[in-house]
Amino acid sequence: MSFAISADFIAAENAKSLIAHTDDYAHLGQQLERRGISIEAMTRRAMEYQVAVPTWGVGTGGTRFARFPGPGEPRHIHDKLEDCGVINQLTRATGTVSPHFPWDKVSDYNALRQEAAQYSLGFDAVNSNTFQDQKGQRLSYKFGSLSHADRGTRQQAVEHNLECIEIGQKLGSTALTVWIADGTNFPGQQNLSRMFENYLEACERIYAGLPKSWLLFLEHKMYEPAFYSTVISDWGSSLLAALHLGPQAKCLVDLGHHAPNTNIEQIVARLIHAGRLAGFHFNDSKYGDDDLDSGAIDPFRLFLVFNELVDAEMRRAKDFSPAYMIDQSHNVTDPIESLMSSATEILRAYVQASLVNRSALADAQSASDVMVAHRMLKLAYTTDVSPILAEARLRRGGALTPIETYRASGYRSAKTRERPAVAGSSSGIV
Ligand code: PSV
Ligand code: MN
Repeated sequence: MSFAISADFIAAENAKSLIAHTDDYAHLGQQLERRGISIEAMTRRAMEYQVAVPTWGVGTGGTRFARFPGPGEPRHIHDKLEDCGVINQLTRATGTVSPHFPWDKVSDYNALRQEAAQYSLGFDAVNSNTFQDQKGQRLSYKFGSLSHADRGTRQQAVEHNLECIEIGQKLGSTALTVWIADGTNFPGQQNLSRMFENYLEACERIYAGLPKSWLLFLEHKMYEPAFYSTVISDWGSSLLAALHLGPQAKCLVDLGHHAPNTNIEQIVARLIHAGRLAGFHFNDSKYGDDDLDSGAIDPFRLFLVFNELVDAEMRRAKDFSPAYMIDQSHNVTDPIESLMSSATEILRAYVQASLVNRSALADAQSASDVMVAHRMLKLAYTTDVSPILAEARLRRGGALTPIETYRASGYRSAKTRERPAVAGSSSGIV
């Protein structure tokens, strides 16, 4: 029998901080009431918000220098689902997982879907991988995949994406996320225009294989592993490709995939305007694609992104239905703790952005009252909404204090006993 955290254990842990929580929640309720905000409405919003966890995020990540495996880390998709189940059990905010293929390949996907359902998990967007060569693969992706100069290699990459769609259909997914590492390291290595055209032509064939209810998420990234040029380097290239392909193609924003100081919230606003915002890979960064925990470095930026999202939601922007996913690499923390903390920070930004009085803000903006408008955002951002997040978790059967409850449960040490270390795990950026 493998170890699991019981509902009774969570309830017993919750009982320890219930009085303090009830006080804090009541106090925040009074504060918000003075501002004309119903804490009940905010709590209900928090209870409904969900963000998907990446299956690759529960394993210990690494850099191109080294990977330091953590104790009891998942060995395969089955262990990963178990860990994702714990994250959702304690936070109640992560009811879906985003799988990556071929990393999460199994022989029976119907069984995998049932297995996930046992942890109350469903599947979000499936991710293809043509940035690595797999064992026994006929043609190499060393010089690219969907944009490769060789037609056969492009076709192989197309076929892998079509297979991902097939798998995703069995899992109940409704979107395919495509990120390619294609690009160049040397001026002259390739023809920049032709690479983009090759990519478009290959994506047309993937697009043609999309079921009617599916979306194709195109993920841009400025650099890495290619350092001179990347085919889908920015939201401009991504949007051009999405517009070329058709209405089922949209642009996915990974927060780490921009130059430092880029105004990401403005990119989000533009993609909303175009009706082509696919959704997010949340993470945080200081310098590049650092894949640090969401909200760890620049929580204000996360808030400003959500400010655009809540604004779009409130004005019922057309074709606005973003998918929320996390994409992080946990090198020095327990991935389960990092993912629970990240889900909380994302939810925090969402609730804080929901506190903004939109009509008062519009009035201040119409009157060009800069200071009042700015202070409205700051007031929302500086409101400690922790009691709302805790109450939402509590009402849904989660933990008042997810990380403390997780630590007290002894889950990680139980898994360390149950999951013997896998030999020969390679380094790599995930
Ligand atoms: C690339 O850096 C990326 O953000 C893509 O989403 C990949 O699928 C993921 O990281 C995992 O390597
Ligand atoms: Mn990503």
